[in-house]
Order: sequence, then C-alpha cells, then structure tokens
Amino acid sequence: MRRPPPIEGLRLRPGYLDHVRQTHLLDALRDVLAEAPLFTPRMPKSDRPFTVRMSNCGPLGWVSDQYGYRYQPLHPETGRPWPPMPAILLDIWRELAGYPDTPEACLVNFYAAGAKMGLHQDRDEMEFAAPVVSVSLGDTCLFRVGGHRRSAPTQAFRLSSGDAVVLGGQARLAFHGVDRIYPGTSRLLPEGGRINLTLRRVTRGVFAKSGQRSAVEAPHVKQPQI
Ligand SMILES: O=C(O)CCC(=O)C(=O)O
Ligand SMILES: [Mn+2]
Repeated sequence: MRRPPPIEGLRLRPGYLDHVRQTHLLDALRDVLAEAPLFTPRMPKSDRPFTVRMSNCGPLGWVSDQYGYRYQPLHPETGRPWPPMPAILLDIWRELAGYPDTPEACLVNFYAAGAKMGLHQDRDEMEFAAPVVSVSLGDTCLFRVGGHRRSAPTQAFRLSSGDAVVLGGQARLAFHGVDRIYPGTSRLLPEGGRINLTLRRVTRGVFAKSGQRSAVEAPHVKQPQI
C-alpha cells in the first residue's frame, strides 16, 4: 500500500505520556471536572447535541450553543470561571508547542462508547501561529486528518492513551475529526471511554508579538507560582 503524503506541521508523538504521567494527568483532571462538570454542547444551527461531552480549564473555555462557537471565561451551566490549568498541562505545552506564550484554553472532550466528532477546523482562535496540542487518555480512537478543504483527501490513524498530536504549520487549519472510539482498549479510565485534551492559545501572545523569549523559557526570570 502506498504511504499517504506527509501533512506539513502534523507531529505525532505515540506514547508521549508514560503510565505514571497519564495517571498524574488524570488526577489533575478529576479536580478540574469536580469544579467544572462536563456539559453537552449543542450545534448552533440545528441545536442538535454533540455526542461528546466537554469541559475546559484555563482562563478561557470553548463552548457551542444556539449562539455559535466561541471562547468565554465562564462555564455555561455553573456560571463560574473555568478552573486554572494544572501545572502538568503547562509542562506539556512547554514541551511540545514551540510557542513562547502560555496556552489560554484546554478543551476537555469526553467520548463515551458511541461518541465521535465530525470533520472540522479549529478556527475560533485569533492566533494561528500557535499550534493546537492534543493529548489522549483512555480508549483508543480513530483520528482523521486532511487538508484545508473539507473535500481534501484524509488519512486516519489510531490514537491511544498517552499519545500526543501537534497541529502546527499547515496542519494548524487542517480538517480533522474522530470517526470512532474502540471500547475496552484501555484500563486507564475505570468506566471506559476516551478523554482528549486540546491546549490552545486563543489571543495573540505578548511574547510572540514582541519576538521575545517567554518568561517560562528565560532562565533568569523567576517563574510565577501557579
Ligand atoms: O478528540 C480528538 O482527538 C480531537 C478533538 C478536537 O478536534 C477538538 O476538540 O477540536
Ligand atoms: Mn479540533
């Protein structure tokens, strides 16, 4: 079989998080979800519910309802601010993103056995120079990615617990989605299912704008306590 052509800017890191880091991340996520419970987003035009349930952490969170797709600082059901991003997610961004400013949103997707996500572009952000960094936990899924048009050819591969994907460069605006999950392929989540986390920069970063190195990378600058 012919190998599909590489998609510029798409980086796959199979096994990026070992089991210990996966359990640390899951513990941190449990705290996030206790403060910001999963909600069911709805499609703006049809008002149909997504099959995926969602939450967020960080200063901004992605939501979808009859008024459209957007980022907002408050949980749509509790009205409270999203919880801060756990340090382990900031570490992952620093390791993988290659972008000097911190992420502003981490979208948490929970896929139960029959859930999926149609082909879409992540384009509600104002900053496309920052990649979207994705980490998966729990059951394996079939992830699909293509080009800048919905009709462009796509390729699909499996993402397992601990795998990371970076959508940068040309791939930043590539159509992508999740065709299905494979129930029972991981024992990380006691009830089964899949969690996907996507770290996003929403606004143009101050360090990116000025071309400076960020405080998190510059060794002489004291780290803020998070
Ligand atoms: O679940 C995934 O792997 C992808 C999620 C995604 O594309 C999104 O939340 O925008
Ligand atoms: Mn997406």
